[in-house]
Amino acid sequence: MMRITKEEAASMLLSMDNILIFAHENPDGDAVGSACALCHGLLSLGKKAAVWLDGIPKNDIYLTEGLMFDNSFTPEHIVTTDTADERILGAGCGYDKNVKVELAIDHHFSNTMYAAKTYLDSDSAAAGEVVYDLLLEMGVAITKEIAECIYIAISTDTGCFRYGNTKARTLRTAAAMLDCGIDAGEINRIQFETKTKEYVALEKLAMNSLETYFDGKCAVMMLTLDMFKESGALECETQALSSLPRQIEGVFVGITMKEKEEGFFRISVRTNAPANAAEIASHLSGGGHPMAAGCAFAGNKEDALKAVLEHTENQLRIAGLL
Ligand SMILES: [Mn+2]
Repeated sequence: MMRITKEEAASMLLSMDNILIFAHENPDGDAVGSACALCHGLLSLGKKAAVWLDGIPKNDIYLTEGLMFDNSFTPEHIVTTDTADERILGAGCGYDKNVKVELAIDHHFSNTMYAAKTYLDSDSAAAGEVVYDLLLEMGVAITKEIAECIYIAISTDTGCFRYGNTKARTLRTAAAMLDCGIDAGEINRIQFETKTKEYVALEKLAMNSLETYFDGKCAVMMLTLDMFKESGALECETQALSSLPRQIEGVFVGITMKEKEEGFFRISVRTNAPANAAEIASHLSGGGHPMAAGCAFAGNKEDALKAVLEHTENQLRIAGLL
């Protein structure tokens, strides 16, 4: 419930042992990278620490090697990274979900302050950047392993340094990671230039589903259970799809609707300024960043689409685009 400073967060972590780290469900590179970087840092200080992440993308699994919680200690402290809301903590958490989060380390402006203490730096492009600052504050030596985690975290949330959240500081942090000896070209190839065959099959189907609304200012992509079945793609592979609708010329609001189960949709909202993604998502009990946000909808496809289009139309009007 309380926001704390970097110094306070660092001394809190330094006083802890037996720490279990969670991040949000369907973890992306920032969730995995920030959680694993923190875990490596705590281990390097001689503490017992582990991560618990559910549904890790194939390209990021290697980062968690030797870090996944295996019941070899009894967690005494729960810390989260990159998690704006406790409701999006991984559903498959192998630990008691009722346990209280003691410290949240985050960069989401929309963080609900669910943790006892929160160290939030919404100027940071990625939670990995916030963790990096904390590790330095804690006196952790940044190894090549840690640097790889931080680099993947930051490059994921900045679209490989293409989005507007890429500040000079972001690039300086990334440069410092290169100074630690990581092979950024190879990491980028694996993270951003490699697609599974199943993913490509899903992308084809998804592209066919694209529809535009409001004079081409909104584009909606639909990912149905049938498409997942037909393509064989895994849900954790689909994060890159969310950026496609917004890439269409003239589109300010790009929506990706993912059918998680019969009658339940996960909705990603990506916007170009002045449209605000977080505002659209907040009307559907979600949240996120001004240009990238998400929410969920229980109901059929038609109702989900209707709801999201209604709030998109409002946002386009508020932003003076309609
Ligand atoms: Mn993030």
